Amino acid sequence: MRRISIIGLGRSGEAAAMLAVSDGFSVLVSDAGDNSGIRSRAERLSQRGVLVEIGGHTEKILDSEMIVISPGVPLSIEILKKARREKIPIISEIEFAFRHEQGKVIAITGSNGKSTTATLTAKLFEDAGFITFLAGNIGNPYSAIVTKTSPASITVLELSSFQLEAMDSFHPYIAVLLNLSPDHLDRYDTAKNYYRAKFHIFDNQNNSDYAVLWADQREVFSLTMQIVSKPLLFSSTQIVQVGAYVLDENIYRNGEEILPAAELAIPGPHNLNNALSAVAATIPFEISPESIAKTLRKFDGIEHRLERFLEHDGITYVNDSKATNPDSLKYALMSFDMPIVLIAGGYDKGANFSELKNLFAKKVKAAVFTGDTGEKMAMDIDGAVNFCTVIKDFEKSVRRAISLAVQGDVVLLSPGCASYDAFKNFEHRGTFFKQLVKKIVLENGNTDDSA
Ligand code: UMA
Ligand code: ADP
Repeated sequence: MRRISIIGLGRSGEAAAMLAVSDGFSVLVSDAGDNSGIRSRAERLSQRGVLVEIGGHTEKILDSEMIVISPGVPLSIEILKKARREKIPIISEIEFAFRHEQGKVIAITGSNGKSTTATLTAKLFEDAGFITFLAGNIGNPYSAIVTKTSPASITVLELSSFQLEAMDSFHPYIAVLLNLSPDHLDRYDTAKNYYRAKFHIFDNQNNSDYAVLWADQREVFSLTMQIVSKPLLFSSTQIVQVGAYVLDENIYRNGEEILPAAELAIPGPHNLNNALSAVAATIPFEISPESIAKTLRKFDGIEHRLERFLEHDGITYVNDSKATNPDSLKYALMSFDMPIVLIAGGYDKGANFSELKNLFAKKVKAAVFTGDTGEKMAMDIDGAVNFCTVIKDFEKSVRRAISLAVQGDVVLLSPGCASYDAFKNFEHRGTFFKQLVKKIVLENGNTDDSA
């Protein structure tokens, strides 16, 4: 029987193992960790005849014709070095799933805006009557849906840089690169290496395929010279010949008017870019401007991204827990005209925030820096904000921020950092934040004892 090994028993690992079982492989899944989530997934897989090892990676992994890795598993771990020496092919979970794809793939990457754009793109196609799937980094493993695809279906894939490593034949019909800014410097030596991982999205494209590229960022636009697929550009500042752009405050697709930019339901300059990229991705398909406009008027974003979840006593409360790097924090600050009381900080990915100093000075009335990066952020922002405090504990930080806000202010959680210092993930942090704010503001009144 053909053997396959899968490394990592999270969502991707479990889905890849099920797919491999249905392919008829004898499957081993190996996870270096050990917790209740891993154990319950192991239990489910064991019932399907999968061999599972947890708490470490043994050489049993090497007894296979192919190794599939989860996105959170770096290529640099010891067992993968050995596998390379033994010439065992190592592929990502996305590559493995792609080998089963029957339809057309629209793959979306970039440092920020992936989830919003992927969700919106899937809605544009779904509303226009296409059989559409949405998977990948968004939280829904590709391996879990790929066997449902058909020659007429569209799969919209959100892809992180991690997922673009260890690709081989992956070949999207449309590859979207939204933007590039430094992130994940805990996994990559340099920002350049992180960008390089993203560029793998174009590796197998040919001149019948398309690349959606941001014309307003030099590093992204210059790819038009390097790739063989046909560029579809998007820009909010200039007219592009083939693509989507803004003219006289209206959104256009290849010279055809779609709707006034002010009618977009998603807020902020960054979301205008996200919408333009999604519109550009419709160009190779027959989707009417009316259908696109209808979807754009309706789509008001996804949870944990600049989510206005409460207005109380003239104060607006916003959950932007998914802001996990400096660039997303930057756009959050640019998205408000009222004074901002900011809660920022979290897990340390090696980011630098000093470029945001001027924006902080303009937009932030008070900053509460929290979590592992609290001290560092306060140093990076150094003196730009009138009131700045560092409180390591998240709950105390939120109480403090609420006590500092008055009518007309916005209390904004936009951490600029990942959540793993104190939470399971960004959803956990955002949900905790919303519940805490509602409890403090609507039920108990504040008991800020951190001052
Ligand atoms: N593990 C090992 N060996 C290692 C490293 C990790 O066995 O050397 C194990 C861990 O113990 C853990 C398992 O691998 O049990 C976790 O695998 P994973 O981190 O790949 O997690 P999944 O649950 O499979 O989720 C992954 C993505 N996670 C990451 O990229 C870190 C999810 O993106 C994605 O939604 C999911 O696949 C489905 O495609 C999350 C994410 O945080 C949302 N992404 C980053 C981001 O958006 O910034 C990139
Ligand atoms: P990703 O999936 O790439 O993390 P999301 O759509 O989940 O992107 O948004 C993550 C964070 O980035 C949110 O705080 C959001 O407000 C911000 N954001 C969304 N789109 C952009 C963009 N085009 N440029 C910069 N920041 C963005």
